[in-house]
Formats: sequence, C-alpha cells, structure tokens
Amino acid sequence: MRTKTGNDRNHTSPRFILHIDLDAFFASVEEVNHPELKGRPIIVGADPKQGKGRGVVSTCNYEARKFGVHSAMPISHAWKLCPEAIYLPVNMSLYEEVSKRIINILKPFADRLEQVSIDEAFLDISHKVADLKEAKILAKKIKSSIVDGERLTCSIGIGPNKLVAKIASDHRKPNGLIIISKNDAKKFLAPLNVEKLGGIGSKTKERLNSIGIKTIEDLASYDIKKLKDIFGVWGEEFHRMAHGIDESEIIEEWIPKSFSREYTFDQDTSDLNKIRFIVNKLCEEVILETKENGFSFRTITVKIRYENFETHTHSKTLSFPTSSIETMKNTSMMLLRPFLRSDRKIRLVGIRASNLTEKAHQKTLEN
Ligand code: TTP
Ligand code: MG
Repeated sequence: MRTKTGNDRNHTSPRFILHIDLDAFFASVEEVNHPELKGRPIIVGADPKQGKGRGVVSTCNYEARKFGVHSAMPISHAWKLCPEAIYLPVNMSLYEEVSKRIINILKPFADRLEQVSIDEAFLDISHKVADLKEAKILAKKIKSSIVDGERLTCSIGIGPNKLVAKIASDHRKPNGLIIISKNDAKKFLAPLNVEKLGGIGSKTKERLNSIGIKTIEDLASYDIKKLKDIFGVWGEEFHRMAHGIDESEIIEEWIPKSFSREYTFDQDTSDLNKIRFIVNKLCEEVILETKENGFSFRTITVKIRYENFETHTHSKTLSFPTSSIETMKNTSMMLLRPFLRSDRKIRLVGIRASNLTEKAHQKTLEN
C-alpha cells in the first residue's frame, strides 16, 4: 500500500472515500457489556413501564428489528410488538467513550477523517490505497480491528465520493462491505429510491413523486431545466447527486456544537439537595470538557424530566463567552428553579454548554 503523501490531492488520481457506520450502535455496545444477553432482542431507549411508558426507542439490535421495532418509535408501540425484549436505558457516556476509541482505531487508516455522528465517519483513503482491490483489503482490516478492539461490527461503503460511499455503507447492513467504482456509481444508484440521496427529506420526496420521480434513475433522466424551475438551485444539485457527482471534501476538523451531560436518578426525587449536588457535578464535568477542548460558551441550557417523562429545557445566553464554573452553576440553578417543586419528582437533569467560541479566537479574555 502507498504511504501517506499529505493532503494535497492530485486531481488526476482517483479519489477513494470510505464511509463507516456501526451496526445497531447503542444496542451492540450494551450487548458487549452484557454478553449474557446475546441473541435476545435488545431495545435501548425510554422506560417502557409495561407498555405505559412515554418516550421513544433510541435504537434496537437486529433481533428486535425482526419484530418491526425501529429508532424513534414510541416505546409503548415497541412494547406491543416485542414485550419479551430486554429494555435498557440510554447510557450516553458509555457510548461516547466507545465512539472515541473507535475513532482512534480508524485514524491510522486514513489521510483524513471526518466524524459525522457518534457511530459514523468518512475516511479519505485516496493516498493509502492504489486501487479498489487495496481499498477492500483496507476495509477488511478496519472491520477486524474494530471486532478485535471493541467486539463490534460495522458496515462500510467505499466509493468515488461521500455521496456514493454513504449510500453504499447503508446498502447491506449489518456487517456489510460494498465497494463502488466511479464507473459503476450511476448504475448502483439508479434503482434506489430518491430519498436515499442526502438532503431529500419526506416533503421533497413527495414533490418528486408527484412529478413521477421515484427512483434515482428517474431523477437522473429528468429534464434539468424543469427541475430548476421547480426546485431552484436545488434542482441542479439533485441532478448532480442523481448522476453520482459529489466533489465535497472530507473535513478533518470537527468543531463540536455543544458539550453536555445528563443524569438519571436511581429513584425519582424532589429532594433539592440531591438535585443541586448532581447539577453541580454535571456543571463541573461540562466545564472540564469545554476547557479541555479549548472552548468557552455563551449559552447554558438545562433539561429536566419529571417522573412522567414530561421534559422541559430552558436556556440563557450570556452577553459574553465564559468558562466560569460559578457562572454555570448559578445560571443552571436559576434556570431550573421554576421547575423544582416539592410535589413533582424528577427523573433526569441535564446541562449543556453551547454557542461555543474557540479560546484562541476569543477577543474577550475571561475565565
Ligand atoms: P444509526 O447509525 O442511525 O443507527 P444504529 O447504529 O442503531 O443502527 P444501524 O446503523 O445498524 O442501522 O444511529 C446511531 C445511534 O444513534 C443509534 O445506535 C442510537 C442513536 N439514535 C437515536 O438515539 N435516535 C434515533 O432516532 C436514531 C436514528 C439513532
Ligand atoms: Mg449505525
């Protein structure tokens, strides 16, 4: 395999972009943590409370998907479909830790890496491999490194750009590996439904369907002038996407939008001292992470969930960026106070710092 030659891309050499997405991520991490549950349907999300629970499914493993359960489904509906499943709460800090370790496993395989979500990343491997055969070997190495390191499976798509790589990784889940050459990109996309293209949501899909466009091939062969008339500048973009064209680069530097922590009490509580203790701890953790990453923030948001899952968030934006622990603690308690009532028990509290400024770019020197 070729060695890394830097970020400058020789425009005559082909681009190889790899997209990786972990399979049933939260549920798979839980499975690794509880090996005794392997083979059972596992649903991660809100408490089902014997079918009376509110809230939604975050995700479920492929055993549970056989019953028709999926992400974002009301947990009460999941209970109807699969009462025998193992229901687990979301343990975000655990999934974030695993996610960080996986990114570290991936980094040496890429010239550039762009993390897109907690379980998803693009890797530019153009300088790491000479052709698709080498790309396949590299993808297999990535898969076995993640199995060896974390006992998790993933799906990988490799293509000439981000658009094709992402659709390819989703195409044969779980544990898939699909490689699409530049020449085959159009053929691969042609029979798929238009909503597979990023940026085409349910409303756009309906509008496209209403003018007879159902598949990507329908879109690719549609008159571009008409598309522009209907969708404006997006019309041109849709046309390009349908032809498998995407020049966007892998953006290495990922700038976080916020830092947050939340805590679910072992038992729902209205004890002000307990709540304050946890809020202070969460503030300290958020501040630590914010500082470690070299940011200050202007907006503080609190989240509170009562025992019946009723959830409120409340924010305050300061006039200047800060990373002061006292400001965060005081503001958080001030924001929470109207929700703290002796007759209402609380299930969860959360703290978020957003509206971030990188310290290096900050004009006001303030701590
Ligand atoms: P996805 O990658 O969309 O889903 P997944 O990894 O569970 O399953 P697969 O990729 O095999 O189809 O999302 C990654 C994680 O993000 C998922 O494990 C849980 C979380 N998530 C939610 O909390 N709510 C949601 O609606 C979705 C889609 C995901
Ligand atoms: Mg996933």
